[in-house]
Amino acid sequence: MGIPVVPRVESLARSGTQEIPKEYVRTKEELTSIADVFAEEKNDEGPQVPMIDIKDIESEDISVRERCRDVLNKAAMEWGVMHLVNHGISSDLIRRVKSAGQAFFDLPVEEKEKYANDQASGNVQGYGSKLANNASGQLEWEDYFFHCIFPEEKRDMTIWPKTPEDYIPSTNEYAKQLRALASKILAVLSLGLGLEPGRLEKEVGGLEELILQRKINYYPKCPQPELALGVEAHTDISALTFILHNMVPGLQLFYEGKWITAKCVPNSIIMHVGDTIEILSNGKYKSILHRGLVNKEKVRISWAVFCEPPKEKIVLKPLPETVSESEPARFPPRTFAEHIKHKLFRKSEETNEDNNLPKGSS
Ligand SMILES: O=C(O)CCC(=O)C(=O)O
Ligand SMILES: [Fe+2]
Repeated sequence: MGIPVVPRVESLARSGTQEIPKEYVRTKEELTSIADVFAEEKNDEGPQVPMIDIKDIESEDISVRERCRDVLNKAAMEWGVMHLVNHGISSDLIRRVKSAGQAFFDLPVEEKEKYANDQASGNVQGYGSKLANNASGQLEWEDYFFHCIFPEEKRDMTIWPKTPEDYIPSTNEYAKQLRALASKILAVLSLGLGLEPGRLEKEVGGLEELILQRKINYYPKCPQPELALGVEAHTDISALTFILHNMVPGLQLFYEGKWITAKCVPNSIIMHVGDTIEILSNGKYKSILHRGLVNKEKVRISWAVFCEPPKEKIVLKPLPETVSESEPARFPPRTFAEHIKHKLFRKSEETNEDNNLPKGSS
């Protein structure tokens, strides 16, 4: 496949360098808040990411079911992120998914390179590392593997890893179960807005059009973790995002003006409400700003599944039922593709301001 245009962070980490290249060094503002992630994870003071038990989400006992749903909706309104426990996906399947992803990343870089994506020609599926997309040329301390996993017709099986053997079967099964879980959550979020249970599901494309994209994030050990970020601060554009990780801390959430480190909760799935649901709910459900720290001692891996509406077919805007005179629409109508473009544009403007370049020049 030729020489990769982007250096793999894994190769950089393996080179034994004790100083990270300057493209990976974050801005002055960011550096003031980057601290040791293991110490941060132990910090029990202050607000914590809510832990939501959804065992009773479909209980036949109405009051039990309502209580469970209320707690979930409240967390989605206050935080927009939570540790889901008793989500119904077996720990054995989760173990298989993680071990398949780990085994793929355990392959030599040359092997993984056979699956390299080609971002320049718009092909983002496959093995990749971030390309600098702004004037400052800033990079993230991670490599990834990205591909569509649901629905079946929209997958490109030619780029799915053939090694290890269980990658395809475990990913297929996980995609199916996660899709069913997404429906249950969307139903509860719909009811929380006073809508019919199927409404949000329909608004994001339903079984045929809602696309599940998986990004396995691979964060190598970093010799200067106090200077880098695995993933820079962002909100997810998805409707919902579901995340597994290898029990190494890293995820931080920006809540009430502070970065809060997510604890590692066994057998849980972290769920984010993304921008899509924030827009449809007119901001009643939150899409929280988050980022990923790296560390010197342990490789971190996370498996994020983004449930996304189709790019062009649906115009996202606050649902009429969520808008009133006292709560006017907070978001203009945009397709998902336009929303992505708008975010990139805003980001390049911010970068230009940092660099004192004229607006819109990059
Ligand atoms: O690695 C994580 O825990 C979060 C990754 C993330 O935010 C993303 O891929 O959008
Ligand atoms: Fe994210």
